[in-house]
Amino acid sequence: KSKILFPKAIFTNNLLTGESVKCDTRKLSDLENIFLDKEAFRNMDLQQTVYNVNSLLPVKENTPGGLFFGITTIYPGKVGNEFFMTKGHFHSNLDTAEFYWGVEGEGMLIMMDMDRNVWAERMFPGSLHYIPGKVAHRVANTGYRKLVFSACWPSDAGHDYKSIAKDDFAMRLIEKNGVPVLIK
Ligand code: M6P
Ligand code: ZN
Repeated sequence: KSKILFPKAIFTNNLLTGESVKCDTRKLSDLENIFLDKEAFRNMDLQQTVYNVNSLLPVKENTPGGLFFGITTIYPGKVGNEFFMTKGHFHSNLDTAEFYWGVEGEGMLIMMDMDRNVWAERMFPGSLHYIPGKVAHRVANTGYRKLVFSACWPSDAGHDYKSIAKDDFAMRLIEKNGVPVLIK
């Protein structure tokens, strides 16, 4: 009755391969309202990839009790003085938490609670971040090379991008005098 099986997916060289693996690419043109400096945005190549997400979805979206796994690669770059970053989201199922961990490169995990308090944690290879429920999360690449981070979240978490599209994060991460700072 026992059998030896091949794993569902393989995570090597920062890429995930296997069944139920999907890959989403976010180009600059998909992120029009994310960045502050509209003028700088207009003058950039909108076809360039800002980040891609490689994820393993072993169960259907919204399945209670399941887990999803993802690897996100954010390319280095800035729009004006704002670092390339993910859209960021709350979970639709607000109470659900998530783990992020740094794999390659350097960045910052920006979090915001429901009272709009904002804080950030440095990301680097080996950094481990627990994102509690009811906390919005976004990652910026503050380095000169690719930032790769991995994530694990409940399959019934869902992504709420609308709240961020409507009210934004209360603070943004920009480069000032060569260092990343959070500004209002
Ligand atoms: C991580 C996870 C994913 C998320 C991705 C990109 O891999 O949190 O659920 O989709 O980062 O972030 P966003 O969806 O905010 O663009
Ligand atoms: Zn999430």
